[in-house]
Amino acid sequence: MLLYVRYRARQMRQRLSVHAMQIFGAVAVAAVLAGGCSTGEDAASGSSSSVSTASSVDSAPQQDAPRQFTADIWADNWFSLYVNGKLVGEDSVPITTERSFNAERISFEATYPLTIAMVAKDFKENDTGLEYIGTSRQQMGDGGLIAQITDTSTGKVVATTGPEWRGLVVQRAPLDTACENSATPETDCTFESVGEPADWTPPSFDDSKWTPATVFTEDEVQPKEGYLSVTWDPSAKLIWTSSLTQDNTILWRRSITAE
Ligand SMILES: [Ca+2]
Ligand SMILES: [Ca+2]
Repeated sequence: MLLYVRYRARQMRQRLSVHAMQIFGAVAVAAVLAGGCSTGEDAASGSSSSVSTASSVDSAPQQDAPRQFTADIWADNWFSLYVNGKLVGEDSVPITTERSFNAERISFEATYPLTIAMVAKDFKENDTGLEYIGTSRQQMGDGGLIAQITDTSTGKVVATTGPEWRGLVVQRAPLDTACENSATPETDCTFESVGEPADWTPPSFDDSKWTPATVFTEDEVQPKEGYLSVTWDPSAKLIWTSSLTQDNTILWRRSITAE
């Protein structure tokens, strides 16, 4: 009997021991599995830290990261838009279209600082600078430009046309405004033109000798049609160079740093 009791006791200890080992084994496996995950994280520590970097980028945007922008532009009569030396859009209505007073919204990606460069053209039939030549409406015609650029990630308007813009007139006509009523304007009207400077759209171009923009009122420019469909930021001004009527083709530049 005593022997049997000792035998049972030994059996119980062995079972308990086996059971304990099974529990320990399960815990150990769980620990290895858990360790596997954490080892995986350690092995992928590069991606783990880049995730954390990505989230810090979201909260504090890097100025040198590409951003999305929209540009609202109204031009009498035509424009093209370059950002940091790259053509990103142009007026979709050809300048030869009579009464071309549409507004455009152009989306583009760019990196701060932004160098905005634009060609703006008032319609002219030829180098006389006149339009409707030979009709009762023969006239010099006038120009005008307004633009605003919005950083779509913040919703902020980051650039608007104003007196800080610098322009270069590349076609001016007529030089003598009296020829506006001439019956032979091709003989009587004279013009000045200069070629576009080489590489004038990239940030590196020196525009310090270009002319600061002149700001005009709505009464002076009489903007119409597409102009009325855009909600313009109060800082966006109608600009041109000194003569709305004689300055027909103008190159514009403006540099913008990040907000
Ligand atoms: Ca015009
Ligand atoms: Ca003109």
